[in-house]
This record gives sequence, C-alpha cells and structure tokens, in this order.
Amino acid sequence: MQLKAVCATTKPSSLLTELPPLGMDVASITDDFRRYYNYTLGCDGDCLSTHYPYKALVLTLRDRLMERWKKSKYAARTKDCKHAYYLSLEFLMGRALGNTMLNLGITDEVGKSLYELGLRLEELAEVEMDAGLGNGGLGRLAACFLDSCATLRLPVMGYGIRYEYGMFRQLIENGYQVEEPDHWLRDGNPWEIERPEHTKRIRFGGRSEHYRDADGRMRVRWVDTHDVLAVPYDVPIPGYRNGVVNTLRLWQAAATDVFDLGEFNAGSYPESVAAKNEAENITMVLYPNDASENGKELRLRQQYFLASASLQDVLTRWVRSYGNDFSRFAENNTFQLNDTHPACAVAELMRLLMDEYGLGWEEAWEITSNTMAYTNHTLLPEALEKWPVRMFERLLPRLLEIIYEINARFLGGVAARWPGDTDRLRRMSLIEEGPEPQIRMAFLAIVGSFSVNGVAALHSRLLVEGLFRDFYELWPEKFNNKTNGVTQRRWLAGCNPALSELISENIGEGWKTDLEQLRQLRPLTEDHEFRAAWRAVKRLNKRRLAELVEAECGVRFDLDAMFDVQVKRMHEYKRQLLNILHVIHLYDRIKRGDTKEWVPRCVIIGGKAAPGYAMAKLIIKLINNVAGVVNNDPEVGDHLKVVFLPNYRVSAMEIICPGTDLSEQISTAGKEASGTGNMKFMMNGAITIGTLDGANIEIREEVGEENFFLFGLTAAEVEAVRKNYNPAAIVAADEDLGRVMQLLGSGHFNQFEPGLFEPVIHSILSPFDPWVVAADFRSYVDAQRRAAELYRDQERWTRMSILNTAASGKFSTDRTMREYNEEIWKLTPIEPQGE
Ligand code: 26Q
Repeated sequence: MQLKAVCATTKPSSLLTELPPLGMDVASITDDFRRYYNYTLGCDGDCLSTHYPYKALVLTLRDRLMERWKKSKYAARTKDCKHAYYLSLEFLMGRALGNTMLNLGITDEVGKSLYELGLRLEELAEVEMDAGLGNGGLGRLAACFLDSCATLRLPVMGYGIRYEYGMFRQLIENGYQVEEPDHWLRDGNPWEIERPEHTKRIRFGGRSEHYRDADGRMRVRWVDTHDVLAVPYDVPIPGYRNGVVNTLRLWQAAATDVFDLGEFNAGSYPESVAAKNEAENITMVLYPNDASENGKELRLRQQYFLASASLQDVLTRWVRSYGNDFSRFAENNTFQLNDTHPACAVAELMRLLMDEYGLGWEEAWEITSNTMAYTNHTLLPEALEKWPVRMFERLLPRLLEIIYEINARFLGGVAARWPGDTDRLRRMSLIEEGPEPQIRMAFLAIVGSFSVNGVAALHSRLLVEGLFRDFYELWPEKFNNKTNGVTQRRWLAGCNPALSELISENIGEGWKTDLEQLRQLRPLTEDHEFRAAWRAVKRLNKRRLAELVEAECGVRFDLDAMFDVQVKRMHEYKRQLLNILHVIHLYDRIKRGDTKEWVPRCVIIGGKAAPGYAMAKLIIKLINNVAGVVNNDPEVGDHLKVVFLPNYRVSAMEIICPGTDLSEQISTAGKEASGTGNMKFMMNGAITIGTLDGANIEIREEVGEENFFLFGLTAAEVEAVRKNYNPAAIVAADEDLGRVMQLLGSGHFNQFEPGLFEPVIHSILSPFDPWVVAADFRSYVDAQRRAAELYRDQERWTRMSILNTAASGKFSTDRTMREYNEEIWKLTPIEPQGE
C-alpha cells in the first residue's frame, strides 16, 4: 500500500517508449492468451477450473485496453481540456467481458481463438461475477452514461466506491426472500488496477480550530480527526471502436498506517486492529435500499468518503498543472452529482478551497456554485435525504459550519427577494427545524449547483411544480430536463445478437452509434419475410429465457405463450401487486371456464426488496404462493404460468429483455421518475403496457398511441382521487375485482399460513393507499385484454414489435449524454493519437 518511495523514483524514459500495438487478430490473441494461461497463471494439466482461462482472457483483453487507455489519458491532458466527473455512490456495471470485446471489435476473433484452443467463449463469459455496485435504475444509469461518454469521446471520469460486497444475492426459500452476501471480489477483479500512489486522506470527527496564518488572515483548520485512507482502483471504460478508454475510479477505505494506529491506541494491539476494521468498514457494503434508509451513520461516512476523495483527487491534479491559481477551475471542471448521495461535495469543495488552498469565501463560492450540477431521481418525499444536524456535527464538524454559512447567506438572499415571507424562509432553509433538526441534502445540492435536472419530461415538470417549486421561483434558469436512456451497445448489440444481425443485414450497422437510424426499420413492417424473420428471432430469445426460467424456477414455459414480464426493484409504487391481482383474475377466469379464445400467458416477475421493507417482501411471498397454486393446477395447464424469478440483476436482464413480448411498466402515475427497464424492453421489440408515468409518456409519444397499451389514472387524477378515495366501493362495484379479493381473503393462496396476506388485503382496501391499486384495476385488466387480443394476430403483433424497436432511437444514452454535454458540461471530444 505504501508506494511513496516507489513513486518518488524517476522513471527511465526507455521504460515508457511506445511499444508496437498489440495484434487484434486471432493468432495474436491466441499467443497472449497462452502466455497468460501458462506463465502468469501457471496453469498445467491439473488446472480444471474455468476461472483460469477466464482470467487469461481478461488479461489478454486488458492489455489491448491499456494502450488505448494511456493514449486517451494523454489526449485529455492537454491544456484547458475541460473534464466532467460523475460522482455516484452506485455504478451497476454488470459484466465487462462481452462489452469489452464488442467495443474493441474483436468478439469474433476471440471466439475463434478460444474455439481453436478447445474452449467455449459462452462458458468463460459465465465465470465473470456481475459487478453489482448499485441497487437499480440510478446505478445502472451511471454505467450506461459511462459507456456513452466514452463512445462520444467525452473526457468524463466516474468516481465511486469499491464496495467489498455489492448488491446482495437473492434466494427464495419457501417463497420468502433470503439475502446472501455478494462476495464478488473473492477471486479478484482482473479488470481493475490499484493506484496506491493516488491515495488520499479522509478526516472524520475532531473539531475546527480558528487561527491566524502567516499573512495575518483568519483561517480554519480541522484538527483531532480520525483519519481513513482512500485507495483508488481504476476500471477501464472503453468507447465503441474509437480508441477511447475512459476511467471509472473506485475508492476503497484503508486504515492509516499501523504506526499511527499503534501510537493512537497507546500500544494496545487489539484496539488498534479494531480501529483498522472501523476504517475499512466504510467501503465494506453497499446499502441495499433503492428508496431511503435515512440517518445511518455509516452511510454518511460513505458519502463523505467518496466526495472528499474524489474532490481531492481532482484538486491535486489541478494544482499540479496550474499551481494555486483556481481562477479557471470552474471553466475546466464540472461535478455531476448522481442524486443527493454525494451532495456533501458542495460543502467539501468549499472547505478544500478555503482551508487547504487559502481562498476567501466569495471566491470559493463562485467556483463551487459554478462547478456542481445535480440530478434528481425521485419524487417520493420519503426518499429525500436528510441528515440529523447532531450526527453531522459529530462526524463532519467543519462541514456543518460551512453548511450553516451557506444557509445564512442563501436565506439572506431569499429574505431580500421576498421581504417578510418567514414561511418561505422556513420552507427553503437547508435546515429543517424540529425536535431533531435535519440537513436537507436536496436543498444543499440545489443551492450549490448551477444546474438541476430531472430524468424524464414529466418528472422534471413535477419537480418544479412541487418539491422544488420555491427554488424554481428563485432560479428558474437552473432547472432543466434530461430524459434518461440506455446504451444500445449492451442492451441491443450485446444482449441480442440475433436481432442485431437481422437489423444490421437490413439497415447496416450505423444504429450502434446512432440509434435514430432504427427508424429505417419502419417500412420493413410491410415485408412478410422480414416479419417472419423477426418472429423467429423472438422465438429463439424466448427459448433462451424459458431455459433460464426452467433452471431457476423449475417451471416449463410454452414458447407460443405471451411472455409477460415485470422486472425491477420491489416497491409498492411500482405495483407488482397490481400485476399479481391480474394474474389472480386470469386464474379465476380459467377456473370459471371463461377461456373462449384464450391467449396463453407466461408471467415473470422478478426484483429485489430492501431487506427491511416488510410489505415488499410479503408481496414476493404472495407472488410465489400464487405461482404455486396456478402452476400446479392441472385445470390451468398451459393457459397460464407464473414465476418469481430470483436474483434479478444486470446479467439476467441481458437474457430477459430479448425474450419478452409484453413489458409491464405499471407504476402509480407521478411516482416513477423515469424508468429505464422500459427502454431496454422497447429496444428489444417488446410492447409496453403502462401508465402515463416517467419516460413511459415519451415512449408512447415516440411509438404512437396505437402501439402502446395505456391504462390508469394520470398523475393529476391520482392526486384528485386520493382526496376522496374509497377502494371498498370500487371492489363492491367490480365483480372481477370482488372475486379476486374474495380469493385472496379466503386464504386460497395461503392454505397453511392463515392470515398471512392480511396486510396486503388491508393496503388495497385502505382509503389511504397512496398507490391507488384498486382504482387502476379495471383499466389495467381491460388493457391486458386488448394486449391478449392483439397477440392472437401474430402478424399485427409483429408489426407493433418492429415499430417499437424502430421508435426507440430517442432512448439511447448517446442522446442523453449529448444533451448533458451541450447544455451542462460543454466538453470538447478527445482525439487519442493513432486512431
Ligand atoms: C438513500 C439513503 C440511504 C440509503 C440508500 C439511499 C438510496 C439508494 C439508492 C436512495 C435511492 C436510490 C436509488 C434510486 C433510484 O434508482 N432511482 C431510479 O433512478 C432511475 C434513473 O434515473 C429512474 O429511472 C427511476 O425511475 C428511479 O426510481
């Protein structure tokens, strides 16, 4: 870890002279692979584990990334090259192997090389663990952003945390979710490179001390702190066939060196080791909540740890190039905050500029507030982060002082603009008063940023009309929308090779970097042969998905059935409950013999529940119990199958979305900020059944209302209905819903567990159900019927499927990143040498 001595030595220039580029042909790949396998990894005839060839392959590929990585770094180091930094507590990267080969353009060569060596690429790819360093949408969005930035040649660096344990593995036991730790680094991570020479020191606790510096100026220093080291690990982020490799820098916590510890603990060895553990705890585990778990001290430590290490890293590089002149810092650097999770960066940049580099408040604030940009990802008030002032004071006393000063100056401005409006001051204060005063991190982020954006048109509008209204009145120019996207490299080219090939045969390969080109598929909807080919591809992908389902759940799917899929985090607002009520309704119809012109369905639901979220976990249990009854009823047979697919994750979605017919996007309107799964399904030719929520609205606009199954109340209607909501009356008036509630209430799905689902029944019948499940039931069931009827006409369904893919161009993160860059970052693309 202590490489200071090593770094101090100057490198002989002969070490760094450029080597001839590594071959991208089969023979070169084979040579390197064998060298790694035999020498580096020391394999012989006794090495049976597939881990060795996997690792040899990664090292072979990493070398090819490395030369491009260096050139990209040099290209981005030219004077005044502006950078953006994506600060995120989550990067849900999934696997890197397939994506690396795709972006380097050597998938076929590698496949051939391995084949000649008697190995199968598909088998080696399965060895790689998902890098599950995120919960869901927000974390996966960060990963898609990095892919697009590298592809657009933008000098963007990701900063995150190298969690020892990522998102938990979900097992299902007796229908219940059981969490298992995800020790993804157990066999090492061959993609990453440790960079101990860029280690940073992070302080906690202590107190601030005011003093006069040599020039007689009042300064502040933070003393008596407990320090932790932040050690960076760099992960390469290749662009698509353009010679660019950007960096994702992940910080790992380490104890300050043992001598300090020994002294601090007065020679008490066990206490000293305990202190080491406490330091290393910071990056031990990802918090598995996709909504909030407010007030946990370790989480705040993680947030500050990331913000401080990343800012120090950028400032160190700045000072190396420009000395202590920060006048052009804001012109050359932007920090994009992925939600409020890294928002203490606002106060930390102020601290570093003032306390470490001696700037005055005004100068530091000018820089900070022109450097930070904030993205909001939620409208749920309970998910807005707040930290108890008392905890902040104990852990980050100097930051609290700075936040108080930011608040005082900010409220001064508000009072000047709205004299005498004390209620407004209370509403807008960065500190929420009460028995336990709290810091409102979203407000800190808004005040400290020059840009605030939502992630879909509806979401951005609701933000300025609701939660952030007061701030919008003050600074309308700060607020903007950036509709999310997904990268078509992973989510079409990589995960759906059969469809990609069919598309490219017909319209060329341009769509891989210009997704709008998929529009050229539109005329092909009238081509009978093309439609047949499209259906054949879907069937192939359905077979792959059915195999996964059978392996995981032991249930056989009929490939002619409609594959109806909802995969996403488990949350009441996403209404997996509404989905399973529809399944119960279908079961009820079958049992009543109401099966004329029946369309067989296979329903897949998957997703993780936060370990402390009892209702979400109970809904998982309900889905599994309904599945148990439905799948084992001979009368139901192939009319209907239902499974809860365990351990939903990035690599599972790569099999799921290509094989889906119907994409369930059924959140209560006004609650889902954007959704991004909806875009992956659409790109792969699934048709959406959905509410007017998040990016669904824009999906429907792009594909046309006739190619989207719309149902449910609008966001405005939901708010109106809730004021006078009477679900019991809705149940009484709807025979179908009445029978579903009757089946649920009778214990039909919990014969041996009486009363188990009472909380679920109660929530549906509650006049205070925020998600208005009962209110949308009828319209949902009707939309499902329209979907089924349409599915019976396979030619029409195929047309709609093609049109969905053809209209998905807007939902590429290439478009999203272009917008961030044109309107927020303003970076110039880099041009690495020799590409
Ligand atoms: C907060 C405090 C303490 C612990 C955890 C958290 C926490 C962690 C993760 C809070 C929220 C998240 C994740 C939120 C998220 O994934 N939001 C989703 O972001 C997507 C990308 O913009 C959107 O498409 C989804 O609509 C939105 O739900």
